[in-house]
Amino acid sequence: MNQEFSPVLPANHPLRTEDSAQSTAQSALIKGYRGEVPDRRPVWFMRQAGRSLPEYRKLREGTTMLDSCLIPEMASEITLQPVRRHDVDAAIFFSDIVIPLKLAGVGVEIQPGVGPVLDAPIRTPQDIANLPEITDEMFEPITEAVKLTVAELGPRPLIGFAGAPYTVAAYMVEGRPSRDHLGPRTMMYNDPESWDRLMSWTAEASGRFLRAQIMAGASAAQLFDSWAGSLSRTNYLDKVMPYSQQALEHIEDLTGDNGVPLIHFGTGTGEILDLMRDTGATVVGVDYRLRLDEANRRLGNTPGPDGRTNVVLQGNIDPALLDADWDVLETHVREVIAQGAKAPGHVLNLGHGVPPTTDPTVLTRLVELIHSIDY
Ligand code: 1CP
Repeated sequence: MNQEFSPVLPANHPLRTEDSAQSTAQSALIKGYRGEVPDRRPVWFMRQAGRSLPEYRKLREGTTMLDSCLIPEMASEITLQPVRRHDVDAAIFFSDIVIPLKLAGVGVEIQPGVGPVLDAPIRTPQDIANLPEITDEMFEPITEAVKLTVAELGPRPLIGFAGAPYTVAAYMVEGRPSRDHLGPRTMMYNDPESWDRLMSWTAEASGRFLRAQIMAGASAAQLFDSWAGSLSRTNYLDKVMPYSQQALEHIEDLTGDNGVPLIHFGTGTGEILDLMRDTGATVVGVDYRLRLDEANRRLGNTPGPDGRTNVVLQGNIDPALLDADWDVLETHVREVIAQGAKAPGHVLNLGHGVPPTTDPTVLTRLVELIHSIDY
């Protein structure tokens, strides 16, 4: 058994197993996330599973987005599709940040072309009091889908994920996607008690969702706080960060130095990268708005409470350039790699998700290019 990793992980977990056909401990991704030098430069893409792939669109015909997440065979197949096609160094579990809500019994659907829409927004103290209980049992379809996927992936790691409490709460309060997130930002000051109860609920939902995926075999976990960039540093520190920490307490015994790597990502979060690290992340995801060398400088200049400075970075190819001429994209990717070289470790990714209109052959070629560039 691999002694390096947390004994709380099951003995047959891909990070701990001695079965080399199933072990992810020496994979390029895990080595990259641990700041070691892998055999090849690790790369995966946020939103690699899904809309940009014709095989995904075909499989999804006649099944709603959230139903497809809850049919274990289907979720597993969609998770595997981009790995087969692009030879990326990780699979990201096909699910959605609102799945814990759906499993708990909150009325929510993904409307095509819109995103998550709730039957009724959660705004009043009574709405919050009526939120259903979260149990570990409700994650059964997730556990099953992860197990199926990990068995197929072998030594290639699966990344589990959850939405951070703020990003999930933003959908709950607005009831649908919004640009400015006025509703949740009003509530956090106007009705701090309701905010506390709502954020504690979402923290528990996200925390247990992450734990279910890791225990079932995910070798890394990413917390998506996609909309944290709409907050000031003070807002984040006082009204959001404590709840992200609360969510991560559910997996505290599975993460850290001998646990699964924990990536924390948001967009427009250049001013709070150090705080995102200080929630306990070992990897910070950087969006396309900030150069990686600058992100590394900011993190290095602001030691956290445990004395940690820089962490491994993930990112940050501009998704807009996937549609540019190849030479333009290649030059950009080489710059991203050069900028990332200053960090204690760097895993390539986009600065946000794959746009639905992306030509998948560009992604395959991009993976080949990244793998061909030596350290
Ligand atoms: O029918 C479809 O194909 C709908 C598109 C789609 C997909 C493929 C949605 C609706 N969700 C997903 C899957 C998904 N969502 C994954 C797994 C697949 C992968 O990454 O390859 C993940 C990690 C997410 C996470 C997610 N969902 C985030 C965080 C990441 C990010 O992009 O910022 C967020 C904010 C959501 C909400 C969501 N779900 C779907 C949409 C269109 C949106 C965003 C809507 C908005 O603008 O607010």
